[in-house]
Parts: sequence; structure tokens; C-alpha cells
Amino acid sequence: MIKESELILNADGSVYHLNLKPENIANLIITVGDPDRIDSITKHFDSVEFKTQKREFQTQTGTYKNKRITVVSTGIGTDNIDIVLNELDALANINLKTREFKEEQQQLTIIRIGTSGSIQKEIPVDAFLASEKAVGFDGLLYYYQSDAFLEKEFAEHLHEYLDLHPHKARPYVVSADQDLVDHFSQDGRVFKGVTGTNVGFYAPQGRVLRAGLQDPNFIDQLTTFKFQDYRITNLEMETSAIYGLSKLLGHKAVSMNAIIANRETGDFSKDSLKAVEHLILYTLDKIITL
Ligand code: R1P
Repeated sequence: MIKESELILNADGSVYHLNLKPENIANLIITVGDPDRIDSITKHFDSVEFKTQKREFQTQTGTYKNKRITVVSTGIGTDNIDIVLNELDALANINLKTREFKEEQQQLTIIRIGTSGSIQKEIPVDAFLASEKAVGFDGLLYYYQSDAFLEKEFAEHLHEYLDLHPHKARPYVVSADQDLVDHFSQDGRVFKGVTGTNVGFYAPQGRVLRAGLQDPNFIDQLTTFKFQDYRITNLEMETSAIYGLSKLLGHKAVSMNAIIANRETGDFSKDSLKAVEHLILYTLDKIITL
């Protein structure tokens, strides 16, 4: 039995941060960083049956062309993903009344629809990218015991290639569900790539405003790194934790990115909202045939 301090429930029996009860979620989950993006998705739904909000975590569940889908906002960062993935898993796989694991494990399908910056010239702004793998610079996965799914050879090569200050977390590498990647990149316009997940937006992604960088070559090194046929293609702030916790908890995940900046060329999308809207429509269309 899991103690009250470890699996915290609200007075109505919902999970602590997400404010959700098991019946409020579908098996198919779309995550977005920005709470405002939820309406941009559910405005296409046939109907919405449930809505709730707490902090940056907003949820709507409804049907799109008869498929039941839950859309949840995670806010920014892998620390929030730790909360969202664990609480979604608890809703699916823990009996909240007895606080015991359910006998039959339920597998969720988790699809991130997010924005991202490309670090390769040939992946332009407004492109779509499905993350085949994620490289986590956040260190979150090292707090969990199981590491069987981490791709150690890739991570080792990368760690040797980079000049990371030793106080930073070692990068880890984890794959998407390959069937989902293939499904969501059937259309030739979707790039497949390796997504770097950074622990911040400015220095962790090599941006300098007033404060300088400890490792000024970090982004250039990411851009030139190669392992087998893989190159790191784009940067954002959630995918490694989504992939790692999904693997750890037995769920399937894919991260779909609207590329709104290109760090190599210095371009930024002329209409990033439109780029995201296109990715939403594309992803919803592909969800129908899952
Ligand atoms: C940074 O601006 C945020 O945008 C990207 C990053 O991962 C980070 O969360 O994704 P979202 O647009 O999904 O939030």
C-alpha cells in the first residue's frame, strides 16, 4: 500500500497536481507545453466531456472523429514531466482507493505536440520533426533505478565528444516507440531526428543575453556530433523525460516538434502559431489511423 505522503490525493480523490480521476483520462494522451495550446487542439474535437486545471496543468478529454483523447498541458521542463508522467501512470495503473498496483497493466500512448529549435541548417523553420531518440541533459532519469532502456553506447560517445563541465549531468539517450515514429512520419515532409532535451532555455541551449556561457562550444559540438547515422537535430525541454519515463513505466511515446527556430541560420518562423496549428492538424489526422 502506497502511503498518503507518497501518492497524494486531493479531497475529491483526484491526483494531487493534475486534479484528475481515472475516469477522466483516455488511453491516448496528447501533451503540450503551453496550456493555451489545448484549445487549439480541442476546437477540432467532436465534443469535450471533461475539463480541469491546476497550476500549469490543464486537461481536456473529448473525442476527435470518435477517438477518445486526453490533452494535457505540462508547462515547461522535465521536472514537470516527472509529475505529469507519474500521475498519469498512477491514474492508469494504481487503484487510488486501495493504493495498490492494479493487476493488469494499462499502456498509455503519449504524443507530445511541441515547439523546438533546429540545430541543423537543412531542417528549416516551419518543418515538422518526429523525435526518434532523445538525448537528455537534464539528469532526471538517473533518479530512477531501472536503466535497461538507456542507450549507453550512444550516450558514452556523446559524453566523450562534448567538453561538458563535470558539474553537469551526463547525457542519457532513450528511444521513442519506433512504430509511433514511423506512423507519424509516413508523410515525406516530416523529418526524423534526435532531439536534445535541455534543462533550461538560455545558457543550457547556448543562448547569451547578459550572462556568459560556461561551455561556449556546447551547441556547436551538438551540431557536429555523429553516432552511426544519427545527428542531433533539434533542442527543446521535455522529450527525454517523456521517453525515459514512458519506457520505465511501460507506455508508448512519440514527440512531434514544430520547428520554429533555426539556431544555425538564425531564422525564426514568421508565424509560429500557424506552424503549430499545421502540426496539430497533421498529428490529429494521423491519430485517426493509429
Ligand atoms: C520553451 O519556449 C518551451 O517551448 C518548447 C520547449 O520544449 C519548452 O517547453 O516546447 P512547448 O512549445 O511544447 O512548450
